[in-house]
Amino acid sequence: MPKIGYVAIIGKPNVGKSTLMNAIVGAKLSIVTPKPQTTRKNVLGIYTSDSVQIVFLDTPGALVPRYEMQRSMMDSVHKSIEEADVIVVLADATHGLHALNYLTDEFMEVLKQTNKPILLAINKTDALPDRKAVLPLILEFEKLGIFKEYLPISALQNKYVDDLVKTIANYLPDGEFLYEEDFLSDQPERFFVAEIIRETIFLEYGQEIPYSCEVNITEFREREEGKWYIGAELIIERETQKGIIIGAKGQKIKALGLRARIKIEKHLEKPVFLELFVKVRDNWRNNKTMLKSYGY
Ligand SMILES: Nc1nc2c(ncn2[C@@H]2O[C@H](COP(=O)(O)OP(=O)(O)OP(=O)(O)O)[C@@H](O)[C@H]2O)c(=O)[nH]1
Ligand SMILES: [Mg+2]
Repeated sequence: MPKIGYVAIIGKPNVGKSTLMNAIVGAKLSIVTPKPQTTRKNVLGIYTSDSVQIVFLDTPGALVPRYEMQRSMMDSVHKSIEEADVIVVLADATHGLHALNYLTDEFMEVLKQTNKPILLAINKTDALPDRKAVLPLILEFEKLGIFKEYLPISALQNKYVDDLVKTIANYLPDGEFLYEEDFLSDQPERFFVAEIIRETIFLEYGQEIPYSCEVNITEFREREEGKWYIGAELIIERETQKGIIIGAKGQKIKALGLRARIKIEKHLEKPVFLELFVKVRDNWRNNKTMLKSYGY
């Protein structure tokens, strides 16, 4: 009998959740940047082998919310836990004993209450002088009595990730596959396109713009035979951010559009015409109606 189930990947911002899901699924579904709070919505990724199908949910990094958007992000984390058969908590080995503070108090409580199996994966072991350096950390984690297993991994180098997948499979229920073997995600292309643009913004701009910016796809259609037109609004919070995002003589936004288009074309495997529009929506991150219209 094959095994099938849902797995939530949760943890603090920047510990490597999205990198891990991409490594397992073998495709770049979830965006990754060196900045924390990159992921804002759950991203679904499906892993299939001969005997097991695992539906992963990559989630936003757990934090104490300060505005509405972050509250919605944390709702997504709660939802993923509710849907999951198995929960994978990801911690960062380079944080040393601070890694023991593996989630916010809110989520630590949720995990203490649940009777679902929880596995701990300790990531970024490649950045340690020696993989054995995680052993004292694991001994401390064991004292918490929350986790079924402890797995040191490197998502970036895709090392020991298959051990994690095998371990997860042991905890999944029997059942028939839900998806075709080559099916990687059920999220629409529009979502991935918006995420690719957002990733490029995170990489191209400093601290303020990435966090104040949302990407809203307004058009996505085949305009001429084989050439796709994508219109995207870059929503910012304040008039003063317009100059920063556009740059002198439009140089910054031009570079952004070019880099994002190249990545989108690679993702969609077709030529694309990408047009970006900057829109100011005062304080959108605290506006429930606007957040809803952006899919939060
Ligand atoms: N050295 C090392 N770096 C890693 C590893 N996994 C992820 N990273 C890096 O850590 C940073 C954050 O990775 P993400 O995958 O975006 O982390 P995340 O947990 O999804 O972050 P949020 O979406 O912000 O919560 C990126 O710069 C990754 O390249 C790893 O195994 N080793
Ligand atoms: Mg992420």
